[in-house]
Amino acid sequence: MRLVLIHPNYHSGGAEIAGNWPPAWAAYLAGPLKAAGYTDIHFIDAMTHDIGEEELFARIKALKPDIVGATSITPSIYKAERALELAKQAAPKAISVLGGVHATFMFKQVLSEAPHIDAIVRGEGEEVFLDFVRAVEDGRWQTQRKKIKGIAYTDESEIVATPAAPTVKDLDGIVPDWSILDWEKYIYIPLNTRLAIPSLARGCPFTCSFCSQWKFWRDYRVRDPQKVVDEIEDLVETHGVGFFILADEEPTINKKKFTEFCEELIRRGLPDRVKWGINTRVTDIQRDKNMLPLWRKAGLVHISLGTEAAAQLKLDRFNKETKVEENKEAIRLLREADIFTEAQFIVGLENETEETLEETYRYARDWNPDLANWTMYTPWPFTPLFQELRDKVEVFDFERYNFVTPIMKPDAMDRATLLDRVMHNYRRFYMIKALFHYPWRGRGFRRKYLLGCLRAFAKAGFARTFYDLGKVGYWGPQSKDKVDFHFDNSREIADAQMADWEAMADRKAKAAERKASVRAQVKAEKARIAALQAETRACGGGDQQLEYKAPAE
Ligand code: B12
Ligand code: SF4
Repeated sequence: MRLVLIHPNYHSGGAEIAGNWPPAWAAYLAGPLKAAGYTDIHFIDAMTHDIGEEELFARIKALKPDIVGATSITPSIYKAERALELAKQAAPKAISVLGGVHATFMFKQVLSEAPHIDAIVRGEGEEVFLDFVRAVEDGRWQTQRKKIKGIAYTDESEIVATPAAPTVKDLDGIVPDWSILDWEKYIYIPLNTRLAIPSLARGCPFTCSFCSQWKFWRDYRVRDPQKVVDEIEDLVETHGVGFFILADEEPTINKKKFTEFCEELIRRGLPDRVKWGINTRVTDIQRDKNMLPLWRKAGLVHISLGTEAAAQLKLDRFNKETKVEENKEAIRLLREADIFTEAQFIVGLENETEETLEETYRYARDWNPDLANWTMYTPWPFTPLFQELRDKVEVFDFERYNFVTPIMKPDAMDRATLLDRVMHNYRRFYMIKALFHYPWRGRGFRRKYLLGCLRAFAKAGFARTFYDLGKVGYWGPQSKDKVDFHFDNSREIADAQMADWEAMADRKAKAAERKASVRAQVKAEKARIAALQAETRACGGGDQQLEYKAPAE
């Protein structure tokens, strides 16, 4: 049984500016497959190696696979669909399968627009994909696919989704196979060293309205920190990794495990050989302020904070469960602990104005993180905020759903102005950093790291890949009128997907109706009891009878 896994060749000018990142999904899927005896696995990282269609076709044809799998996030979906279309042409007998967050939630859309895809694996892939591969090998795929939990496929013309598979309960049972990657090119530019993306935990206990991740992983599970450190030690020793980020949504929520993880890294002397970064919430920084020196000692040098907004109303709308003041405090605490801070602002909702954008700049200056990002609000179609804003979403070209393209048009300005104002913030913020901050901030590692970040920005700025500025034709405020985001307006929501949303909206409306009716009943009941009590009081004379008085001894 030969498997070929493909990371589609999609690029967008955001996080990629820091370097080439190794696709963790391929390592996490390959580990359990190999452990189960499926060792003939080939991985093509078309993104990192910028592999064009012709070469991809030729490589698949030469490999003669039985199964071809690709990954998908929302913006890479068309490239993923196309990769599997080429696979079908190059190896017509191979079964094609798609996984990842976009395919998981949008399987109806995907199977409608890409009927050449044989199956979609929904949610975490390790266990479901293994079941799937076994079914293909045993010849059960066509006849018994209904029995495989967590997949979707088209049967005749009907899209079928089998019941969801449970989440992977024994995360420690999954040992990723990092050797499947060709390590040469995975370099983190700020430190000019090899880079990896292991994970300590999956899931997030919060439910921010713009985010899809809590929904994707469902429950929160954490690995044995010792095993994660084993994995990191191996990444350092076998693959020369000098920097990693934890793929986790919120690695610090389980304080005990995170502390154990830090202590184990220190005990093994790893912080001298590998530095690392995380994304996390400001509330955890405040809760764990006494632990920050330990985190830093363990090699944690970079924290990206989901500060998200400079206005409380917006934080509340995002269901972020944080306060604006907490952002400033978290950044101060991290600065004092010598950990680099990156503040994220989500901008570009329908009520964004030039003033609110200016406000985010003022907050960025006031909070003074080392790095600041202005992320364009991207309405992932499977999030609660999308459902709320659905009528205002005009663009369904998912290739542009990438945090750097303004998908929503704010009521008070056009998209090009939004991009221009965001660039204005970047220019001012980083100009001050480059002149007055980075070169003079400390010595040794801190200075090296900050100048490395500046180098990454400069490289992307020079190549005009930052925010896809080259692609959209933005050359500064004077070019605003000529900016073209190249939206493909022919992209539409498939009928099957739309029907799903309508049913969901209907279910929600009905649930809201039920809630309102229960609330009305409770209110009526309370009023009835109150009336009864009032009557009792009237008969008994005053309200003394309602109070219990202990008899005198
Ligand atoms: C590391 C990372 C990156 C790396 C990319 C690493 C890489 N080459 O894969 C970098 C920094 C370059 C990056 C860039 C971007 N990223 Co990013 N990234 C992440 C992050 C933090 C971790 C991803 C990861 O490795 N997870 C761990 C692996 C094991 O999980 P997984 O990929 O989901 O795979 C599992 C399942 O999905 C499934 N599966 C996945 N693929 C397949 C395939 C098959 C065949 C099967 C069977 C199963 C399967 O099985 C896997 C194991 O369970 C996630 C957030 C997160 N915590 O997941 C965001 C995330 C994936 N990124 C996101 C985005 C939007 C982007 C950018 C567009 C942003 C930008 N403009 O810079 C770019 C796009 C880059 C590109 N060209 O693809 C979004 C996607 C949202 C969405 N709805 O699509 C996420 C979820 C972040 C978020 N806040 O919403 N990213
Ligand atoms: S934005 Fe962060 S904290 Fe909020 S739900 Fe998503 S992963 Fe969790």
